[in-house]
This record gives sequence, C-alpha cells and structure tokens, in this order.
Amino acid sequence: MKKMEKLIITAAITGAEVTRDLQPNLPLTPEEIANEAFNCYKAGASIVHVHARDKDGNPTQDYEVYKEIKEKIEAKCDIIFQPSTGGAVWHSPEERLQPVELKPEMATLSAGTCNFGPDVFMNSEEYIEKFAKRMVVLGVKPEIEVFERGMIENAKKLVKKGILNGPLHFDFVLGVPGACPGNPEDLLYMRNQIPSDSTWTVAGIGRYETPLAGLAINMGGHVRVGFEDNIYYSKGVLATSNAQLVERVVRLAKEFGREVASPSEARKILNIK
Ligand code: KMH
Ligand code: ZN
Repeated sequence: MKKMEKLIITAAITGAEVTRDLQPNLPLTPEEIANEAFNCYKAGASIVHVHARDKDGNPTQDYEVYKEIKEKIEAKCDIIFQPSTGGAVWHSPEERLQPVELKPEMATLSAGTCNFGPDVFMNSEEYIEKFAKRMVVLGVKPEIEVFERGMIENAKKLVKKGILNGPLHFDFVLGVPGACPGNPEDLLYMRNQIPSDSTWTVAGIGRYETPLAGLAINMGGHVRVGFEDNIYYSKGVLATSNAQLVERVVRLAKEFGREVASPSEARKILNIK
C-alpha cells in the first residue's frame, strides 16, 4: 500500500441546523466556540470548521461575530480556522460571503445546489464563481463542499475557466437527507471522480460519520467529525463534546496505523502558504 500523508481531522463544532434542544453541549457563543475549538485541537484536530451564532443562538454570517471567534481561537492555538460560507439555507449569498473578508486560511465553497432536508441549499453558478474569485483574491484556500456528484464537475469547471488552480481540496458531505447518501460505494464513486492531485476529506452525516471515517483513514483521505454532522456518540447516546468525536477518530487512526497531522503539517498537505 502507498505511504499515506498524515491524517487531517476537521472538527465541525456548531453548524447552522443543530440546536441546544437537540444537543445540550452545542457551543454557541464566541467564547464557547473558541473553547471547543481548543479542546478539539488538543484532541487532535488540525482544522476547525466554524458557523457563527448570534446572541439568541441563531445562525449568523455576521463579519464581526466571525472576527471575534477567529481572534479568540487564535489566542488559544494555531488550529486552522475555516469559516463556513454555506451559512444556513436562508442566508443570502452576500451574507454568506462575509467571513471570507477576514482572510482566513481556508473557507468552505459549496459547489452546487441540492435538497437539504425539507429545504433547498442554493448555489448558482454565478455565486459559486463569485465566491471562488473572492477567495482567490484574498488568498483563502477553498474547501470544496460536495453534496452530490455533479458538484465535482462544477469544481472542475472552475479550474477550466482559470478561476481556481489545483490541487483542489474536496469535502464529501455524505448523508444529508435529500442529497447523496453515505454508503461506502458512494464515497468510492466520489473519490474516483476528482482530479488525481486533489486532497479530500469526508463528512459523514449522522450514522454515516464513523464508518466513513474508518474508510477515509484507510483510503488516504481525511476526516471531518462534529456536532454539525452528528450529535451522537453511538445509537441514541448523545456525544458529550465535539472533542469526544475527534478522540474517536484519533484512536481509529492509531489502530489503522495512520499518523495524525498537526496544524502545521496540515498546512503543508493542503498547500496553505
Ligand atoms: N448549513 C448548510 C446549509 C458549509 O458550511 O459550507 C451549508 C453548510 C455548508 O453547512
Ligand atoms: Zn458547515
């Protein structure tokens, strides 16, 4: 078997859809999000994927809230700060793009439209291109979020048009109700469609989280876990923290003989300058 890069673990700690009613340990305030990011960093995460919440705990893409979160995280550790540009389904594209203006090292770039539970997650070609161009101007590495197969083609088109340069980094978000499920064959199929010099991670939603993490560790991919994707530790048992979910991935990696990347090692793997 080819020697694999070290494993990058992303902690997606809040999301836009989960509430405290569903997961009592969900971090909401900038302080809570920064503390949770630090705990995930100590557990082995090298990237934190962040969704901001307002004072009432509702999703917000407000620049100032993201700024506060970014500064609070940076004061604690060097974990890679990756804000969401996906936001919530009801945010406008202009609202969603705000955290990119903070020039984070990375940000997400959703590469197409899909059903998202009862809603529609809108990403027109016009706005995918606008988001990508702004990220390039500001030196932000996009993590291309793929919820359906066609989104890989949309990302390749960005390269063809000269908007993005490879190597690309993909996140296969598998198991969102209404979009692609997260069976092993779904991940294999997705992985086989991306340019060969790409890096990729997988975010398995709900019950898909741990099986897909195990597969990605063994396939040379990377892994995302956290309350945004899955609030449970096991069937019917809520996780006590995001760090608990990160710790499980670290244990799996160890058992499978794959080393875990530090943030600086993750920067090298992802070509983040
Ligand atoms: N909350 C979803 C509608 C991202 O962060 O870039 C979109 C999402 C993707 O979570
Ligand atoms: Zn997200």
